[in-house]
Amino acid sequence: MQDKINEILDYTKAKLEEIDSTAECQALRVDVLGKSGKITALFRFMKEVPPAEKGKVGQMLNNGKIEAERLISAKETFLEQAELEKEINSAEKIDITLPIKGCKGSLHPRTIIQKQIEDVFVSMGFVVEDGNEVETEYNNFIAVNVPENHPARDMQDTFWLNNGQVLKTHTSAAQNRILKKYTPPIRAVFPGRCFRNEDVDASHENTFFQLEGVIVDKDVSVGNLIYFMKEMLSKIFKKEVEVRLRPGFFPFTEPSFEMDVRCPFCDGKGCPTCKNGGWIELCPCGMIHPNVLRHGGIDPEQYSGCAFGLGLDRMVMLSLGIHDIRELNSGNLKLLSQFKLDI
Ligand code: FA5
Repeated sequence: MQDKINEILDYTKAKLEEIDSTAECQALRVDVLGKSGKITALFRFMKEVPPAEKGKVGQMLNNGKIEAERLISAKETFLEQAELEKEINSAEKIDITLPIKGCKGSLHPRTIIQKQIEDVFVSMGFVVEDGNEVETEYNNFIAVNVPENHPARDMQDTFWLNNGQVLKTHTSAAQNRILKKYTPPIRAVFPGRCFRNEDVDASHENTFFQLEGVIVDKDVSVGNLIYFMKEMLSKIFKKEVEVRLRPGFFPFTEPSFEMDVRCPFCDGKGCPTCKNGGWIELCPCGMIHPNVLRHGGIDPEQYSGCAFGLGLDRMVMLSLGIHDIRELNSGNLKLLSQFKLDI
């Protein structure tokens, strides 16, 4: 029996010498160890082996089977590795510098509008600044004239962190850093993600975007504010727009206003977008409070400034006719991909 087993093992070794693919290894495994394989066939002789010899012969056969499997597996592993290396080195080589074929991404509608607004402001001499999402209590509140225990803190339901910092409730939190960074004249816009612990509905999210702007110079007036906003809106809506101011209240501006735009969709005649009122409430704004300038190291006797805090999501919804703010954060590609800008 041992001779027969050795013959099969020699046969296996000889075949393995010639083999150069894992598929051939698998075929050899079937040939030697499969249901009708050469070693399996030897097991059929077991019934003719005298009972006293059965243990010894059985052991021989099992050892032969294990050895055949070991020989085939070793070659198979070697060939698998060689095949993988071949794939990596030749056919599957990826050149990441090549242009993407047949696969195009697109920017999120919010990013598209944000970039358009930024471009308009840049063309009018503004710099684009960034802000933090986690802010100090000082930047978010105190530096913009909202001291501790001020009732105005209740206007923004704040996410406080254990370390006393906050998730920025408004882009105004970046004002102080920007006022300190530049010396007047200053023209800056700064978009950013804001967070408030609010109930979510079609027009409110707990995570939303604003785009803020500040202008600081000698003799800045409300006229400057109206001019820049009108310019920006006319470019975005691609038509001359009219704006109006209503009185508002913010601790960081004095006087404060709410800016409305005459509905660009019906020219003020009344439509579903303006709820037939002819005007759309657009953004809070005002003349920067002297305390905010002081916190920023700017002398309010010499300089004045104005600021606005545009709800960016609201602007996106208006520009693109999206009616529910939740769509913007939904990842709903059916909707979002309608506003494609190829990259
Ligand atoms: C502010 O956040 C002020 N910091 C804006 C400002 C800046 C005023 C500079 C004066 C000078 P307000 O809380 O109203 O203001 O928010 C501004 C805009 O952000 C709103 O008009 C609205 O469009 C948007 N906004 C506010 N809360 C939410 C929310 N939960 N979901 C979506 N948009 C929101």
